[in-house]
Amino acid sequence: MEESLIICEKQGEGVSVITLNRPKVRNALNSELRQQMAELFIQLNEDPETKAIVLTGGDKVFAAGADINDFLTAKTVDVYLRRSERYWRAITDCQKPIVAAVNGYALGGGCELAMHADIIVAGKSAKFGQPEIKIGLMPGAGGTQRLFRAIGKHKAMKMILTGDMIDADEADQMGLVSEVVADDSTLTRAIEIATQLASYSPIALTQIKEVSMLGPDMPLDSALALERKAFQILFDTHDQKEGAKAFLEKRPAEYKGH
Ligand code: CO8
Repeated sequence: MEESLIICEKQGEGVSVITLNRPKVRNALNSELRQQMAELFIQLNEDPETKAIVLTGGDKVFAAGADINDFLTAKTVDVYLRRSERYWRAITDCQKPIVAAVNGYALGGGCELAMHADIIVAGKSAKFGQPEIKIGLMPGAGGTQRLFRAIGKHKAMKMILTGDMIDADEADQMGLVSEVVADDSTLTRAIEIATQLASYSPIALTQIKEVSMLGPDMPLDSALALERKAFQILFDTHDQKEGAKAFLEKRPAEYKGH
């Protein structure tokens, strides 16, 4: 029987874990895998049981980028007609928090995929890079833009132009990852963070994510207005009243997501 390219499991309260499953080719992201991943993100975004998502490639490798076999004969029009931006869009459109658990290589499209997450937990073995230049190409799924925004011009340009990798500690110093842990704790820690997020008000999490993602590309005054409006909108939710009440009554809040 053919193995699934991607596995999705529920873990504890409100957490779904997505695992890329092409270990023999270092989880190279071929079109089929990307399509399945996109479908999964769309499903989980609609799934009321899922409050937070963990994305991992397993304990050895995150993803070694696009499947280079797909690049051998492809012409411009083929790449254009693949419209692979729709697969990435399914992830950026996901309103729920995404925590990446990265061990081993996160290269090219794999590094770009990790940067689609909101929080990145890296194992000590994690290695990030945009090596496209080494095969006569360039990043094509946000590497030039998201990396630039995450770590600044000179660190990003060095990575993109040289194609050289950085390790987990360098990534941590640059602000590319949220925290570094021992390899055997990466997934557990990512699930722990996701479980913490899943215990909060889903609608408040969504508002935080939306404003935080949109704001940095807007003029500051507009971004601050957007934040203010989202903050005000939350005052009409059950969860905001419940959160304040539970705090004052010294008990855990029971959130409903509206
Ligand atoms: N595509 C296809 N096959 C791959 C890929 C890949 N990206 N990476 C590894 N493999 C295959 C190898 O060909 C090898 O196959 P086989 O066993 O049949 O020989 C197998 O996986 C194991 O690989 P290695 O023997 O090389 O394993 P190592 O542990 O020695 O090295 C590395 C692992 C460092 C990850 C190495 O394989 C490597 O450098 N891979 C290529 C990395 C790369 O260049 N990535 C960028 C690809 S281009 C890209 O991502 C553009 C993104 C554009 C948009 C996003 C689309 C998803």
